[in-house]
Amino acid sequence: MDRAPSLVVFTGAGISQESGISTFRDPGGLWERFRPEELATPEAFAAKPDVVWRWYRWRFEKVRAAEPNPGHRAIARWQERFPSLLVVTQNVDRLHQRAGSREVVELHGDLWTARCARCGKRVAMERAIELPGEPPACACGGLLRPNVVWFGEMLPQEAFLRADAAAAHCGLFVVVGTSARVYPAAGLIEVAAEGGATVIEVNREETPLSALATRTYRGPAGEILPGLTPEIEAWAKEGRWPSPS
Ligand code: BJW
Ligand code: ZN
Repeated sequence: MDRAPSLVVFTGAGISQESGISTFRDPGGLWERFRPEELATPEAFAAKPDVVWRWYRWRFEKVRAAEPNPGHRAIARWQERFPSLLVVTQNVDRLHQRAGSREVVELHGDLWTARCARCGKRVAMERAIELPGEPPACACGGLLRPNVVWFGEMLPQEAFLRADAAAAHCGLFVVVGTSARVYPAAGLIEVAAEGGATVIEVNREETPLSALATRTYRGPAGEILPGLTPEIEAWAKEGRWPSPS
């Protein structure tokens, strides 16, 4: 067994907003322009696989062209101080990994992989979008779909269990850019608070779970996270979050 990581960073779509990736529930977010039940459910894929495939292909192209921002990079730098730092993300864009974070748990899958809806075979998305068909068919006759978690689907069990254990046993849980509305992921914030962790929230806005945080920082993650390094250092030394000066 690994020792439980003392610092867990839990992220949502807001951390990638400054990389030009749309969030879901903000004004101008994806759900304002698209109806989730028409796109991000297994029922939608069964009814209109072509529409769903084209939407994800469009989103993959955006993600492929995006670059990590100073928020992703600050988290990757905190690894130097906390080699066991664990990033738990709801994002499917892989920007944490591209920024250099080594231990990343993906709760909602990833957009860089397609998989067969029938036999589960995986294909790199970069290759899948070049194949004929919308969506392309697998050799088994099934259709390729993005390797993401839709509403009503189970989260990958191993990933969720690892995240849950880390949240329950960490000392510091930093929540960045999530509306904290989608479960079971949002429940990790409650698990961390109940386990006695110091919970820090970084978000442009208040969320339903802001009240659980010891401190909240309101504003863009790409500007706030790089400036939090001294507080993280102080927390590591003194075991508590420094009061605002
Ligand atoms: C910034 C910023 C900046 C912006 N800096 N901050 C009732 C109660 C409880 C649960 C349920 C319920 N009814 C149904 C459910 C279950 C459902 C659910 O939670 N629904 C709720 C919406 C009510 N959950 C599920 O279905 C999950 N599975 C499940 O429960 O399985 C068990 C089961 C199986 C079978 C039957 C029944 C149960 C699966 C959830 C899968 C979520 N999938 C998506 C799509 C992924 C693929 C894709 O990318 O298309 O995941 S939905 C979408 O939401 C995506 C995200 O990961 C997820 C979370 O969103 P996130 O990251 O929080 O983004 P936003 O946009 O919401 O928020 C952005 C935040 O950032 C905002 O707060 C901004 O202020 C902030 N921000 N810019 C800092 N620059
Ligand atoms: Zn197949």
